[in-house]
Amino acid sequence: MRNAPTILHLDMDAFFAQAEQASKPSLRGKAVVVGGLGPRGVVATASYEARVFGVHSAMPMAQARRLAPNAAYLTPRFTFYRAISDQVMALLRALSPLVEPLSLDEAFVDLEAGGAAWDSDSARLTGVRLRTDIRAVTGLTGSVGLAASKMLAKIASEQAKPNGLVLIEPGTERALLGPLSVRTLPGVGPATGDHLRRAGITTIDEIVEAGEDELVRLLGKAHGHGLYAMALARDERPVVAERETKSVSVEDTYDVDIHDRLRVGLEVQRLADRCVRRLRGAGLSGRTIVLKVRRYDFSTLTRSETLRGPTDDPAVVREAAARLLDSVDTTGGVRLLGVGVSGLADYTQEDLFAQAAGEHPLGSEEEAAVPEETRPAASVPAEHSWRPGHDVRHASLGHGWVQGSGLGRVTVRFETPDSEPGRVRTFRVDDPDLEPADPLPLVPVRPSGEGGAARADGGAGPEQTGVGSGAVGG
Ligand code: TTP
Ligand code: MG
Ligand code: MG
Repeated sequence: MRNAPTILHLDMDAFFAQAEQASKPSLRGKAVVVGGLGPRGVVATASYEARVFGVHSAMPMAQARRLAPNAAYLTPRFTFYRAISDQVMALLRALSPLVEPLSLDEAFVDLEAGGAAWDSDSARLTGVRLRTDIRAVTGLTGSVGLAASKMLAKIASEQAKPNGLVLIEPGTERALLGPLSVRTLPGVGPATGDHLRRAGITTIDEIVEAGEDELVRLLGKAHGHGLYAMALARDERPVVAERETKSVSVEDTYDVDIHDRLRVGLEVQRLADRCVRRLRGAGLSGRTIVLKVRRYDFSTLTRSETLRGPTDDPAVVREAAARLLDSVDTTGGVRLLGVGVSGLADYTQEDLFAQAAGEHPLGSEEEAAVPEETRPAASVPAEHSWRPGHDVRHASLGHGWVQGSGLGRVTVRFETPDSEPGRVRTFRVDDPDLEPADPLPLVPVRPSGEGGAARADGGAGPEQTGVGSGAVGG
């Protein structure tokens, strides 16, 4: 492990909610909940003001409404968030070639590789500057963690939240980790956490006390060794420029086709276990279980099932794989079998898009496709396009956003990112003066030479500060 805190982890604060607050002055300082608003919708995120009431990500929306009845409830605008994410990632790439994005709002950066930092002082300075630049370019806050390893940088940014920076001085790692929950360690999902708790291990100190042999006994060789090393703050994982693991899978080709259905079932169970070992070894969990079957005639098919939440539990993966196998005809023999888990770790696009499209978050489907973009609002019939939180333009009253709709009416609040909180007006849903609009930039586009937003090295020039430039016809 390096001996300077030159791995940076950035994570934007309450990302979707903060973006909404920045774009809608009337919501600043207020409880805001973003997510699926349908009957089976779940919370994508909540502003820190809403978290006070206990609202958090992945909570059923109905429960959020009970906890925070007066919060603003908005549907997500992914294209808008992605544009902001692109601005943030561009700032990170100006620091180093080694940027590893984990989700829209989060990434690791190897500052040493980019020559941006080499010791504690230079690392802290770079982190402070980055936060200022992100604020200037996007108008939003993010939290920064700095440490000598990925694991600790991520723990540091978590501790820095919201709107802060924490640097873990090399040498202090063990003392810092000790009292934390085992769940803090990468690779400890809900299942492993429960398993350890039943063995009386809840803190990282208790992992160290239990010793490596005990860990291996409890969790198996690979996982036990790996976790013990993490507990001692030994984490050598490098920052990799592209996130190479979108899924983890294992497969076997058989010399002789397998005909026996029972044997096929056993092989699938074995592959499921192996896949989970790989998954845990990489410190990941995932939501979509994939089964691949190549038959005697080389016809290959895949079946997938998406769970309600990410798992790293072998029993869950085994059961899902067995269910998927039930739907495959293997008479004639099987040449190859594979089991994979995808939709890893960070609540990736799939479930977000599913929420946006109003699809069921739960269900089994073959080859679930991930749409690249949500459909532009203009392509859906007018009465469906007035989604809470989305932008509109009125012929004479100007730019606003949908506060709510129903019974043939739509309520619009007229305000823009740089205006005072605006007033509300109600229209008929088919009012010809009203049309869907693109989001406005959160930071006004400045003439070049003015202000501190643009970096000297061209990380993000003023022309890149606009968002939502894609045209939506009216
Ligand atoms: P996070 O970074 O996990 O959360 P956050 O940015 O909202 O809040 P924090 O300050 O704690 O970092 O996730 C980033 C975005 O990803 C979040 O704004 C919304 C989306 N998301 C979901 O849609 N579902 C989820 O379950 C989670 C955790 C996040
Ligand atoms: Mg975040
Ligand atoms: Mg995040």
